[in-house]
Amino acid sequence: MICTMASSLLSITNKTICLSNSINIPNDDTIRVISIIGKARMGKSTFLNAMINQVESNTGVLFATQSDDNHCTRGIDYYYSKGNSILFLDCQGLALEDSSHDPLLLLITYLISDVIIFNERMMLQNEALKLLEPICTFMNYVDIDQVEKPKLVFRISDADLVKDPEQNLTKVMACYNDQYQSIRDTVTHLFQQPLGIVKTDTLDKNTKKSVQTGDYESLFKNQNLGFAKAIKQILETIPSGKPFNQWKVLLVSIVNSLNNNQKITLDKLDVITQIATRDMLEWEQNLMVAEPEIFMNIEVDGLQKTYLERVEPRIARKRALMLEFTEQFERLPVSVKLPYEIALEKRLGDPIRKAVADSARAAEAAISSQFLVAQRNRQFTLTNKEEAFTGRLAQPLDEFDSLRNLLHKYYEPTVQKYEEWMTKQEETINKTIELAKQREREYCLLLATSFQEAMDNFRRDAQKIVNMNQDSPSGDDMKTIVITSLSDMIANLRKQTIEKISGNLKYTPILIVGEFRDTILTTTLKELAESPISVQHTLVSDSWYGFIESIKKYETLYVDLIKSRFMKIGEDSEAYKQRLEQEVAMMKHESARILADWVKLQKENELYKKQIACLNDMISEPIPTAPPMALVVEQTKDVPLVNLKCCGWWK
Ligand SMILES: Nc1nc2c(ncn2[C@@H]2O[C@H](COP(=O)(O)OP(=O)(O)OP(=O)(O)O)[C@@H](O)[C@H]2O)c(=O)[nH]1
Ligand SMILES: [Mg+2]
Repeated sequence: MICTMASSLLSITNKTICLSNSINIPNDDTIRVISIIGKARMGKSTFLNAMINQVESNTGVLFATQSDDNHCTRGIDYYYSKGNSILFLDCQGLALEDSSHDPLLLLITYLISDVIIFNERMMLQNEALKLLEPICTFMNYVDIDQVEKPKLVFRISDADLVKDPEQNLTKVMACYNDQYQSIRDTVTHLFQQPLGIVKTDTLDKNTKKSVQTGDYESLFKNQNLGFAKAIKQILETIPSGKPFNQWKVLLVSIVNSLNNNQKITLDKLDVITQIATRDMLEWEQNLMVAEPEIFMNIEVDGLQKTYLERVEPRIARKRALMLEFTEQFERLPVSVKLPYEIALEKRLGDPIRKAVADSARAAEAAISSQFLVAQRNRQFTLTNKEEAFTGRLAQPLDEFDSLRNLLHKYYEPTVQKYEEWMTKQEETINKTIELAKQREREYCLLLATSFQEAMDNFRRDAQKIVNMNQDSPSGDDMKTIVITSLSDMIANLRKQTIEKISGNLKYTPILIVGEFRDTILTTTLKELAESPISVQHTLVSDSWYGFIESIKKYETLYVDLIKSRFMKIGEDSEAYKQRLEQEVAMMKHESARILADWVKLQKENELYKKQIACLNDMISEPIPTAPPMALVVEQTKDVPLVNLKCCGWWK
């Protein structure tokens, strides 16, 4: 009995493939293709019918089945299950009578299927693999790396002996380096991994009879036969599929290539690519007509406002169009779509990228002169002179402010770049000021300590001299001691102090008050600039003059002390008193002269230089001259980096 509801997809006569004229499937349907191959007369058609019966229910015989030993299925038949979007392909049995068409059949099936069921009976053996051998020759026909590899599932019928089909498959596919190994390797290479395997059990007489009359329900009634499970397993492996028209283009091109005995390359197969490309080009042409401006250059002037008005909307539109493109051509294989997508992105994106670069360039050009001023003026030198602060140090800040005022309306990323540059510069300047302040504090402390030590020594020595001369009988001796000792002592104390201070005098102190970035510093520095020089160097002058004053005070105290001693020991003749007073007056005069000279020098000369010179005079030992402390902020080619270099002693 023959009953047919499926149709012929193709037949093969004298090695010529004849494709059916009408394949009745809607072009837009996305189809998934399941084929069955295997030895002839082994129940392939029956199994497909059972599958269809399962997914559509009660369909009866669709693919012709036959119970004698003649080929029943010839070429490839198809049945389209519309509700499930599955195209079932039933292939002529292999290895029966004239097998010369077997390779052609296998090749076509391989190229057009998503899932291939390899039908085998009893158990999977190496021998079965041999049937797949013709596909080894595919390697010579197709560029296999570009083919979407189908899934291969072995279906073992009457597999009562096979307890664990997976194990059966693993054992057959393991590497033995025997005569089947190249087939195993080829199968592994040609099909998606992992391979699948399902089994069904032997049919009893009644079931077989029911099946032969088209009652496939009987296969599912007895769960133990495993049909429902096997079919379910196979259906789970189906991928998403492709539109029927694409699939048909592929089929036609394969058949043509094979009939013309041409090598099948994907270029020739790639009618899909051509059609898809045509569709994509058409899409873009429509876009060009509807929105020609989207491909055109954008005029910009470096202003952020212009950028926002003209470039940002273009970016948003481009994003929307790329999304539209992705959705529109979602079904196309990535390999076909991607080159076009990249080209489209370039056509839409290039004007945007150009506008971005132009904006940056125009913004740079507009602010470059102000930037150069700011860049040049950030160079400054810190010395003890007031203009270091009020002039040069204040200048970069002014320039930065001007630059900032100018910047705000320009293209933001460029603005950002300069903002970062200025912030870095300011950080450096702030650090420098902090360092100067710290050094100032350290220096103050050193001065105070040195001064204190000098004063202590003075007190101690003075006390010593007083004690030493307590019992001196002679006015002359006393005079010599007083005069000599006192002037020596003053000279010594000065020498000691100078040595100590000059040793620590690593830089000229700068008095800095307040913070750098707010106005306090600027105001203070301005005030400093307008103040007399002694005020500007409060610390040094205070300390030094304080020191001198203290010495003078101690001289007076000392003289008084000597006088009271004389009183105590009763040496109070008028002549002696007169002489003593003369000597004391001389001594005072001498001290005053030295101090006056020193003070005069202080006033006449620049504080630092003259201090050093004066101190130097007094002790005849050379004191190194401090070079100006310098902060050099180096210019590099296109900035924004800062190199800080401190020279002199200040490191
Ligand atoms: N033992 C056994 N026989 C089956 C099974 N399924 C079908 N048959 C029988 O096998 C015979 C051939 O069935 P078909 O479905 O026509 O086999 P086929 O592989 O499509 O045959 P060709 O198209 O000629 O290659 C029929 O008598 C079926 O009843 C099965 O699972 N086990
Ligand atoms: Mg058949």
